[in-house]
Amino acid sequence: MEFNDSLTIALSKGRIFKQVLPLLAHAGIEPYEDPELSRKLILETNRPQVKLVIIRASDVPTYVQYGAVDLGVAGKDVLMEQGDTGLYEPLDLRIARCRMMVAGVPDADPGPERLRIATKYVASTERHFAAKGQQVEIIKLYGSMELAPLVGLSNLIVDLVESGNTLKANGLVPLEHIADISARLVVNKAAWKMKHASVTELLAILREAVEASVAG
Ligand code: PRT
Ligand code: MG
Repeated sequence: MEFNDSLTIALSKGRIFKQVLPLLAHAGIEPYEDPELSRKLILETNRPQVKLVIIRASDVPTYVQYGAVDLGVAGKDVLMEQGDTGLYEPLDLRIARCRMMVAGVPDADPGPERLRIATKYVASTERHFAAKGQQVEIIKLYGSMELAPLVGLSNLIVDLVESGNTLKANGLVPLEHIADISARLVVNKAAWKMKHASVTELLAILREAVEASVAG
């Protein structure tokens, strides 16, 4: 299969890159370099028209929104935080799956009237507790949320949970489910129009790859 247009796809290193590779391979796209080994941020592939751009996970929607890249792969957690950026989100890739949860110390006191919640997911946390009519104080962190309740920074945390091992290792338990998370393909609106045939062709093959991997 040949694409008529050049296509740039933004991906983050780590689990998203690893898990998206087999889906891209299904579409006949193979990068020449491994971003874990190379310091290059723009990777050529065996398809001369297709380049992979390596970006920090939380920056992917921004690059796609501004049209600096045509497409991207971003976790639903990241997309939920960004709010409406006018991106198309046509495909759930069903990779990098986990759950966004409220967690805390087991059998903790009910805590103060106004609970303190530590998280990097401020917007999602706000929405979750507002929907329950609960007033909370949110403390923004950039990582290692599990530490916060252990040292009295917060009563609870909101974080992603996959196996549950990280919570367990820190003596925390999941308390409330906020959302099921997986990585989504996002598309810039202008690219969707201007490169329509190529984008929809790639989308169709990726959809087929997702369905095949879910069935297999
Ligand atoms: O690390 P950096 O700050 O650059 O960015 P990032 O952490 O957002 O990137 P990365 O690559 O770690 O995660 C990319 C995307 O993977 C996230 O945006 C999620 O959509 C998705 N994902 C899926 C996860 C997990 N599973 C996950 N388990 N992201 C993070 N985790 C972390 C979680 O935060 C917690 O610390 O893993 C820990 C929990 O795992 P378990 O298995 O111990 O429960
Ligand atoms: Mg990380």
